[in-house]
Amino acid sequence: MKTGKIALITGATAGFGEACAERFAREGYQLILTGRRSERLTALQEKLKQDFGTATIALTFDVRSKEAATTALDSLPEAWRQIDVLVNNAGLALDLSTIDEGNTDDWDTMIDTNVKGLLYVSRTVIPWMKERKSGHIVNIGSTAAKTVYAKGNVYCATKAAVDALSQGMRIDLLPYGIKVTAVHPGAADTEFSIVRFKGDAAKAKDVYTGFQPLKAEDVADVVWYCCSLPPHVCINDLVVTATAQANAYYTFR
Ligand code: NDP
Ligand code: 8X3
Repeated sequence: MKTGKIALITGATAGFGEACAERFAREGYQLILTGRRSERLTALQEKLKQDFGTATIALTFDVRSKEAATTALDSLPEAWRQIDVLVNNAGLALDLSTIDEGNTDDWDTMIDTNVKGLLYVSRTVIPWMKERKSGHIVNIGSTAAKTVYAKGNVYCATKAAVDALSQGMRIDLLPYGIKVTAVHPGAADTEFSIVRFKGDAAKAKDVYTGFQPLKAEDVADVVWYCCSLPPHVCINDLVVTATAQANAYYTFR
């Protein structure tokens, strides 16, 4: 059933973003899908059209570029700017290293993507929500926002920033009835660790051995749940982990 509602999901080419796209499509949303890999966005558009008859717009841009993000979003037709849900999901970790040995290019990439990218997208979309006095922003944080682990320094800091920005957005947007939810997942088997370990599949696989990690669909279910509550109810901050994980540090294997 079509709802006439629109969700914008960043990082829809893989993992949580792709799973959220499928979940929201199943719930009758129209979707704005973003990411850098345009061929994946096109394939997802086709799949969602076939499976659910979903109307979609794909925007290919790098969230690190303020200009690219703004230009792409401003290209949306007026009717598509009526965004009901923004899922700020695009993000990544690069490597694990002590603070004295960290690669400063990796630091830039994580900070520019996870923090500045989220800000650029939000800065464009929020005024559209504000005008309509309605909307819901879901920021994907991490258990890494809540518990710092060894060699996670900069990635953990970017997710702590997402946590703080979610709190700040919530306060600033109270007068406009815009909900802000931070969803903080624990270890989930997506492309996240392949990206973190720069294509080293064996190292990535090790992260998820000995316990059952979250699946992308589990996180999409939680994001959908947060977005399916009545207008007067907002989940502000939600941590979701595999049952075998207590926080970013303790996992029972
Ligand atoms: P994936 O690697 O599977 O997906 C990451 C998505 O982010 C891709 O669609 C990718 O698209 C997009 N992305 C990355 N960099 C950019 C960029 N510069 N510009 C635009 N899009 C970008 O990882 P997950 O789905 O696991 O991660 C999604 C979010 O969840 C991230 O913010 C991550 O930090 C967070 N997270 C992940 C956890 C996990 O264990 N998997 C746990 C907790 C939080 P493309 O490459 O096409 O641009
Ligand atoms: C992703 C989960 O534990 O690798 O945010 O930081 S973790």
